[in-house]
Amino acid sequence: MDDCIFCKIAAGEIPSNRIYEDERVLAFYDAAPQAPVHFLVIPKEHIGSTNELDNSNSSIVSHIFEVIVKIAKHLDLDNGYRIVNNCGDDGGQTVGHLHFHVLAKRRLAWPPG
Ligand code: D5M
Repeated sequence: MDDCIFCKIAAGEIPSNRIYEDERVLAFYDAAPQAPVHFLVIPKEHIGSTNELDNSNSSIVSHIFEVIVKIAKHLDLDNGYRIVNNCGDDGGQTVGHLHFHVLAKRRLAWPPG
């Protein structure tokens, strides 16, 4: 997608603080961190939101979760972490490219606001 900021990050056209990359996904630190550790994991392929997942592309989600586990071990997130996916306006999604937030290194409240 030409005007998608996360597609541009995936393509290296916009800089990011990268943690992990493979042929299908990219993980990078969030520019507006909400916890001492806050990174995003995105598919390199443009998928607008969770609502655009179907049988043809949903395997990326299990791959993303496997990558999160790998990164959590690498970053020593032994005390736990939270994975967040915001979908649509009411879900609080501001960037229209599927992404999973991972927040860690502070005690997180529940329920979220
Ligand atoms: O979350 C979108 C998230 O994306 C939000 O936490 C800020 C982050 N963001 C936006 N632009 C950038 C860049 N350029 N680098 C790193 N992080 C970025 P949402 O769930 O859509 O509200």
